[in-house]
Amino acid sequence: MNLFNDSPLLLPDAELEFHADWLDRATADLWLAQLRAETPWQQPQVQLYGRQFPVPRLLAWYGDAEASYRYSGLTHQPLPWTPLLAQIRARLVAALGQPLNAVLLNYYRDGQDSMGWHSDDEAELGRNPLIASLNLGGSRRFDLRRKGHSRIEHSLLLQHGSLLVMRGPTQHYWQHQVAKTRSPCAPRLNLTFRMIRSNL
Ligand SMILES: O=C(O)CCC(=O)C(=O)O
Ligand SMILES: [Mn+2]
Repeated sequence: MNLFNDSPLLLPDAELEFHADWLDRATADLWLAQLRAETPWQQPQVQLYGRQFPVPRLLAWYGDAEASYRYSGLTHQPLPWTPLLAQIRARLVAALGQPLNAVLLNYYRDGQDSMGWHSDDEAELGRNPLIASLNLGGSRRFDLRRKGHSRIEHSLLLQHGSLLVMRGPTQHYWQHQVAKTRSPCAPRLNLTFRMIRSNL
């Protein structure tokens, strides 16, 4: 397993950029504290093998009014942008030169909170989606594997203030996860900014 800390990451059939120190420490601390305090977290149920389970993390979905999002057979309406989330989005849009109209906030309370293997390949994200993923709080390992394979090919340590950008064919060929860990870890907040195409 490789732990990369540079950008770009050279993975075949993927376009990944990792900025370990995208945010200065003071701003990262401030955004983390404010988002933890003001976010109305939810823990929806998902259906798995015919049974209902709570997702193993807390979520909040914000975006433009048309950026509704489907998962687990449900349509989720976005909450309106808060001043802080609008400010973060504007900074990312300026840095990336691409529009973004929604953000999923994931809150990992401890090492038992996780996100299973998946690709961000829902139809409403379009063919080659841009996913800009900002990390605040505790560090967690982010793994990548090829679709259809179980071997982890690359891992990144996503620490406070880092930004991971996935583009191009990445979601088509690769899956990612944030696995549970027994190592003690501080609460972590991840924001994945996306562009939802509602007119599909
Ligand atoms: O928490 C992370 O770094 C991953 C989040 C993610 O993959 C997603 O929201 O789709
Ligand atoms: Mn994802």
